[in-house]
Amino acid sequence: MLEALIFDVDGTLADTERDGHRPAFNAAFAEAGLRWRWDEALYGELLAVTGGKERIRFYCEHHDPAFLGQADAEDRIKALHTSKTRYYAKRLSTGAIALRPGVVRLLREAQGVGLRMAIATTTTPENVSALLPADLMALFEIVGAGDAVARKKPAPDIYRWVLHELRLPASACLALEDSVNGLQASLAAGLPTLVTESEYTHGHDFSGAVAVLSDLGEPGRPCTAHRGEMHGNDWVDVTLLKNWHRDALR
Ligand code: XBP
Ligand code: MG
Repeated sequence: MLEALIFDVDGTLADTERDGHRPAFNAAFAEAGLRWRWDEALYGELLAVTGGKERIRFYCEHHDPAFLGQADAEDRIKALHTSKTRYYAKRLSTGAIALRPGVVRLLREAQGVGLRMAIATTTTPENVSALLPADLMALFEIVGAGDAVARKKPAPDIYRWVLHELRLPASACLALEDSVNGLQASLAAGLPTLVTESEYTHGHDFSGAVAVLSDLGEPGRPCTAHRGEMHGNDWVDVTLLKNWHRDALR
């Protein structure tokens, strides 16, 4: 039986990468006097690595290896990431990024039927609270975020951590993801997973997902199913999630 939904954040609850995280990284670099600038195309490549600190390190390896040669390189990366997190929160407080179609509707419906809800993300806990209004934040019983685990997605660790906190087996849960790294993490933790593609992940190989959709859809605003059976629905509701969950465990 489906008892809990576990949501990824970036790309799944909101399209935060291009106009949220990316400009925040750039603002932090500029503030630190660095000439690094991540344009939209480069950022798409850097998204292969999850986690902001890990992404900065990966960028340095390929574009500015001398930076990593400094004795205090790790401290500087940490400081850049703290500054980036501040810029990101400031940006979100202006309402710059909206939640994706169907997200609030599905969260409320899940709440109404007593499904438990949790978050499994590589971003920081601060960034989750910056994105979600307090009344929605309160719907999530467990927030697995950032450095709660040593290995970020595609490792399954954050999902395993959340399952442990929920005291539930993977078979009682469904994950919602938007990226290949996220899907690999959730599948490796044994979770049936629904994918809603996001700005940077459209057309990626989502083999193993219960369905791959454009978004969750809304009444009067149907979603597109790239893969999977919509069972006659135009948008995702809890009944459809239960159908996918049951089919995945057969
Ligand atoms: C999200 C990420 C994060 C954000 C930046 O991946 O990869 O690194 O881009 O967040 P997912 P931080 O949606 O799979 O969790 O800078 O806070 O790490
Ligand atoms: Mg994501």
